[in-house]
Amino acid sequence: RRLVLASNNKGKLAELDRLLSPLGIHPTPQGEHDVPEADEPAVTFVENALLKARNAARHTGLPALADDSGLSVDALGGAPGVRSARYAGPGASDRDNIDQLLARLTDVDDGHRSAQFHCVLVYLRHADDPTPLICHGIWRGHILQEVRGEGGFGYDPVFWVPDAGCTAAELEAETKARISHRGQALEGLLDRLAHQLGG
Ligand code: ITT
Repeated sequence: RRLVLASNNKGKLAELDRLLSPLGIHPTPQGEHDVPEADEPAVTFVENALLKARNAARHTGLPALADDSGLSVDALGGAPGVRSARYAGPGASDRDNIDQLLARLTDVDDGHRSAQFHCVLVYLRHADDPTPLICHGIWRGHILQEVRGEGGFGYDPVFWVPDAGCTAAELEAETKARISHRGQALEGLLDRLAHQLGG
C-alpha cells in the first residue's frame, strides 16, 4: 500500500516504520522541500496533524499519515504541548528543549512532576478526504531532574515510565514503539483502517 508519512522528524519516522513494515506498509517519506510545514501552527494536536496530512496528500497525490505529538506537563499547565518541538525557540535541538524544561521545573519537587506524551495520528485517503481517521494516544509518566539513557528522541531521556522502571530513552526501541503514545495511537488507527477496508 502506498502512503506518504507527513513528517520530517527522524525519531517519529523510525518508530512508525518499525510498526508499519511488518504489515507490508512501507511509507514514502515526504521530501523536506516537497511539503512545507504550515507557517502558523494551530493550537491543537488534531488541527496540526490535519494540516500536515492534507499538505502532504496535496503535494504527493498519495494517501497521507501525519503525527502531531508533544509532552504535556501538569505543573506547567500542559506546556510545552503543541510547542514541544520548539520549546527553547525556533530550531531548538532536543537537548535545548530538555534544558528549558528542566529549568522551568527546578522548583517543582518529585511528587509534582507528572506528565503525559500525546500523539494524534491523522490518516487521509486524499487531500480533500471529508472523513479523516483520527486517533489519539496518551502515555503517562513523570519528568526526572536529569537525563538518563541514550535511545529514542525528544524528551525521552527525562521521561520516567513507572510501569517499566526506566526512562523512555532506556527502553528497547521495539518496546517503546509499541507501548508509547505513538504505538497506542497507531494501534487504534490500524484497527479502524482495517474496518474501513472491510478487512
Ligand atoms: P514533524 O512535524 O515533521 O512530524 P516535529 O518534531 O516538528 O516533526 P511535532 O510538532 O509533532 O513534530 O513535535 C513533536 C515534539 O514532541 C518532538 O519534536 C519531541 O520534542 C516531542 N515528542 C513527540 N513524541 C515524542 C517521543 O516519542 N519521545 C520524545 N519526545 C517526543
